[in-house]
Amino acid sequence: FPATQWWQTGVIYQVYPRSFQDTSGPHGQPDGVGDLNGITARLDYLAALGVAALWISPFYPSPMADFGYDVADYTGVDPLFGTPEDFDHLLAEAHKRKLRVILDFVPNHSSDQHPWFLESRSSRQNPKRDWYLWRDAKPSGDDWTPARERLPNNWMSHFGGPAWTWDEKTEQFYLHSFLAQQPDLNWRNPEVRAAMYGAMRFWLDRGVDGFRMDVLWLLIKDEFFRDNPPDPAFDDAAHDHTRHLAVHNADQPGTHQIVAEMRALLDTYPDTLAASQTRRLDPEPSTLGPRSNRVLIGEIYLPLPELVRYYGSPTLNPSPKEIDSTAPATNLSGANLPFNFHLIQTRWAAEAIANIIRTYEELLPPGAWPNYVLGNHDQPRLASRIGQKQARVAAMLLLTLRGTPTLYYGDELGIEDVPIAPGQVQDPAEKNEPGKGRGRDPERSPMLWVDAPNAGFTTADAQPWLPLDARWPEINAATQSRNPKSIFSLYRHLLALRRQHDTLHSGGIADVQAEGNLLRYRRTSPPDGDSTDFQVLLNLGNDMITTHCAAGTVVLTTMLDGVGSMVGKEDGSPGEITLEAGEGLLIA
Ligand code: ISL
Repeated sequence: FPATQWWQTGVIYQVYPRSFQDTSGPHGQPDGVGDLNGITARLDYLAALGVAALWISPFYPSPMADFGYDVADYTGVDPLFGTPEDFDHLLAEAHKRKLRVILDFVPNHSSDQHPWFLESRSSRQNPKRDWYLWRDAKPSGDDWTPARERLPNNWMSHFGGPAWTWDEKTEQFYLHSFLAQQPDLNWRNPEVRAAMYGAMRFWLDRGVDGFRMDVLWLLIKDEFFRDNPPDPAFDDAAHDHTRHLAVHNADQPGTHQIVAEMRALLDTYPDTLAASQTRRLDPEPSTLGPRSNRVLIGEIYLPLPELVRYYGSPTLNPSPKEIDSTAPATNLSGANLPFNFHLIQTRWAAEAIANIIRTYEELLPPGAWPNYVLGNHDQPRLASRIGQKQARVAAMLLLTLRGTPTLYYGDELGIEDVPIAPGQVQDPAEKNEPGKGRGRDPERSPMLWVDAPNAGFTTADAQPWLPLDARWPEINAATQSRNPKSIFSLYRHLLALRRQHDTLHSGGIADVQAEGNLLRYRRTSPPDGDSTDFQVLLNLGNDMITTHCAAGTVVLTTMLDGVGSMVGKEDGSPGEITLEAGEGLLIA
């Protein structure tokens, strides 16, 4: 199944709008918080970097209890970030540069200030009561335990404490998988589905290129609200997503039907850039029609066997009968890219990573397109997790694997976690249970643009909402772009090579192996490709490694030296090769 869509051949870049570029606040002056016009002002940077799409974390009207992941209006723009016209302008300017724009959609929960929830909580008889998940207190076994203490079940919020909050007025609990200010919507209710699909249509009509769906695996809950089984290894701080627990408030079978409905909706929309796509990357309209040009991405933290089920199946029949019956049977019904976070969650070790790649490749259903993520606004920064040297190795890994890579803003500069003093915490999840989990502020520090006060993120006299990485005078984008050996230069080379070579953006992957600390694999030319094959060798350890590799030319190294040198024997047979600690090689 050849890769023909932009979300297969291109690279996605996540923008956290609060932290990208501040131009002005609701009162006209820069306010230390990034905004939509700021993103527009930096589109040339993204185009030059060479990504295909930007995914923007939520900018909808919101009380900001969870910095926008608590949506009060699914079809608006929060004044903090700009206006609907600013968004239209951003979209038009992005499309002019052939950059796709992916919105972050938050279907699982709204803000408790959303008019729907205000109505829902107003009385038990309200027509929107059933739009959220209301439950009675458990029957009392005694005469004295007050109803507000008799939780409906043992489900926990991902942000600490019970997932239930008591409503005094109507004397029932409502469910919230995250903060109490983020009540979960009832996706079993057809009116909720219709309203959500309406909001999706609103943005699709406006011309967005797809959605990243927040916590897509959580949408449906057990209809009997059964207690979760006790987890003997439960460690609140560990956030271990690798084990699969048969819980009743996640990954329920009915979720796949909803994903299929979302996908069917997206597939009714034509490509936003149809006329301007290049021939090479453009499918024949007759073979794919308008299908799958708008992308459906799912944020899904599940082990690989459960994760790949979110690609859907060729048979699952979505209820809006909108699927084009002439479409190829290989088209799966689910998400185009169920985010694969396993490279974040694994130990940084060759054997573990080789295992993930092989297992994932084996599990992918026919027609499914792989993807990998190394960082986001919820995870410690890549460079802090594995160090600066290995961050380069990680860049080469991410950008030479088969499948769509997603970059987190600032990782291309090697930005590290920025420590936050206890009194300065912004993250509500951290405030909710101080010191227990880990706050997410450190990985949300502002983007570093230039060697000037506040690194160009905001004006000199404004106060950035979070502190900057203190190394900003050296690691800002402008300074690094003048240094041919910077990590930023490495990213640009990798992105350029990935665009240039069919093998890298749409070829196969083979011989994924770990040899001690060495991770190696081959990329193979696609049938109609330019027939260049690549070897990738990555030293994930702190010692020099000597091994063998096939003859070829070094196309890129993580330290950006030795490019153009020959490896292997002169007669074309394999030869010995040495990799420095933390060195990665791309060989053609
Ligand atoms: O499960 C978790 C911890 O136990 C988290 O990793 C959780 O799955 C993740 O935080 C979900 O993230 C998304 O939804 C949240 C929002 O705060 C995050 O920023 C967003 O990425 C609620 O909308």
